[in-house]
Formats: sequence, structure tokens, C-alpha cells
Amino acid sequence: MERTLAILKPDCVRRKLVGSSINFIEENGFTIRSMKIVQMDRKEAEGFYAVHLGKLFFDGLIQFMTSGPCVPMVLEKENAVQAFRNCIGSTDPSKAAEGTLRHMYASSVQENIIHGSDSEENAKKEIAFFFPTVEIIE
Ligand code: IDP
Ligand code: MG
Repeated sequence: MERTLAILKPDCVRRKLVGSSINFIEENGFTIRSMKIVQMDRKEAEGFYAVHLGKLFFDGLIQFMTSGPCVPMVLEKENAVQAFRNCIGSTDPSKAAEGTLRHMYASSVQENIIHGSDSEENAKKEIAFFFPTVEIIE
């Protein structure tokens, strides 16, 4: 069964949308295989988002992602990576389809409440970034 990495971002935690987001995720058929709450430091956030280094929004993104705790989780479902991207919707919430998490809750392109891996290869890397194998429930 395929796995993907989700992160409930600091705005999601601050706005107390963790429970509603997890409900939505479970209602959409994903099984949570691991989950924790962490506060990333600058170095960790820069490492996680290294692909975006040099982009105009990079510094703002790092500042945002280190502004408070976030909730990374390992989700499992058939075709999990694409299925979860479909559930969260476009990066820009004003373009996100109705019924997606970002359409429902996100307040801006930056503060868009949730992360989802964009490929199977990146999902593996991102899961390994937050979770050693022993922390993932089979
Ligand atoms: P994604 O989260 O939908 O995969 P990416 O392009 O990978 O979108 O960007 C990573 C994160 O960086 C976004 O979720 C958002 O928080 C932030 N971001 C992306 N583009 C912009 C932008 O144009 N302005 C501000 N923040 C952005
Ligand atoms: Mg992305």
C-alpha cells in the first residue's frame, strides 16, 4: 500500500484545525501510520524545503514553517500520493477546488494549512526526514 507525508502546518495548529483536518483525512480513507507534533528550527525547515531554495517565497516559507509547532504524519492508502494531493487542492486556496482542505480552511498561498508529498519518490524522502522506520506502525 502506498504512503505519503502530510504536515498540518503551523497555521493549522494555531487555528485549532488539527482535529477537523484529521477527521477529513480519515473520512477520505487514509490510515494514519505515524504522527507527532514538532517545532522545526530554521535548519530543519530549510532542509525539508531545499527544492524551493532561491525562490522568492523561500524566506517567508521558512519563517512561517518555523513559527510554531506542526504535525507531520504518515498516511497510507492506495495511490496515496495523488489521492492526497487531490484532497488538499491547489497551493493557492483561491484556486483550490470545492471540497478540498485548502478550499475549506486555507487563508493564503503561504498559509495554506497543509503539506502533501508531490511524488512517490519525494514521499519516501519526506517520510524518512521526519520518521525513523521504528516509528511507523505496520
Ligand atoms: P504545494 O505545497 O502545493 O506542493 P509548493 O509549490 O511545493 O506547493 O510550495 C511549497 C509551499 O510554499 C506552499 O505550500 C506554500 O506554503 C508556499 N508557497 C508556494 N508558492 C508560494 C507563493 O507564491 N507565495 C507564498 N508562498 C508560497
Ligand atoms: Mg510541494
